[in-house]
Amino acid sequence: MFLEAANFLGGLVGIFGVVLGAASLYASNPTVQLAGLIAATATLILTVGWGAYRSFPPTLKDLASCVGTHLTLKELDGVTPRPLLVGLVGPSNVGKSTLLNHVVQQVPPPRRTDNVSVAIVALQLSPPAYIGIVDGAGQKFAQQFSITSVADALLVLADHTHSDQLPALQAERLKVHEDFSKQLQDHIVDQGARAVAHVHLLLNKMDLWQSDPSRPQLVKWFEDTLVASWKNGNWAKSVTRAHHSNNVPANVTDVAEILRGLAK
Ligand SMILES: Nc1nc2c(ncn2[C@@H]2O[C@H](COP(=O)(O)OP(=O)(O)O)[C@@H](O)[C@H]2O)c(=O)[nH]1
Ligand SMILES: [Mg+2]
Repeated sequence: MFLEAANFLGGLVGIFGVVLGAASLYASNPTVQLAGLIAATATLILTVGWGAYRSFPPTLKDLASCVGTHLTLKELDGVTPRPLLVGLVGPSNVGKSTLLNHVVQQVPPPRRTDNVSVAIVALQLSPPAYIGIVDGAGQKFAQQFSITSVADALLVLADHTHSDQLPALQAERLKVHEDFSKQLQDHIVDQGARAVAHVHLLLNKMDLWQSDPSRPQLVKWFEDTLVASWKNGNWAKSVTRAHHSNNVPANVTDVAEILRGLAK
């Protein structure tokens, strides 16, 4: 790098120096000769300085030192190692915020921006692992979908009901999840079929539905309809799933461990 930059400019300086030198020879006035010498020397110093400056790689920020901050995608280029970028998606009330609050040590306050930004967080594990949570610019579906264009992994949350108390499945709610996943998948195709590296599907609120008579129907729907829709396309390079409750610490740890595994 230094040699390349220096060689090119050195060549120019060489030519410039020859011209200056030749000009000085013809100049009988010693002031003009001195000026020529100074100009040639200054050019040489500037050239060598420029080459040295260009040869230094830009300083990279350590990922761990960015925990608790939001970075733009451009800023992320200056961070090493590059974090796994995770998108947390699903319709309203499915438990995204609750999961995020449990799975990371501290959720940075939201950043007000029109662009996609990334919150650098530490997973609740020891030793901690660091990932980037991709923030769509809000809660709307379209904004959540924009996440898919940058995320390496998607956590797709589903549940049996909009409620946080009722144990029985609601058919309309399952339809909401089907539509949500369908739109997300369409969006991935619209982006030119850039598959997301990993999709992890969570059937949340297990504490509510696990003892309900509708459980077998719910579990079958999750497997045959929702999980199948992700597996039967080129949306994701790999697909995993789990039954999950944000109220069960072991389930939350499992999610953190999956993310740690993907981050390696
Ligand atoms: N029973 C139960 N409630 C949950 C669970 N996860 C989230 N909730 C509740 O569901 C509601 C919506 O959760 P929230 O995280 O705000 O959903 P978001 O809109 O997807 O961010 C809140 O009242 C949560 O306490 C769960 O696993 N079990
Ligand atoms: Mg929320």
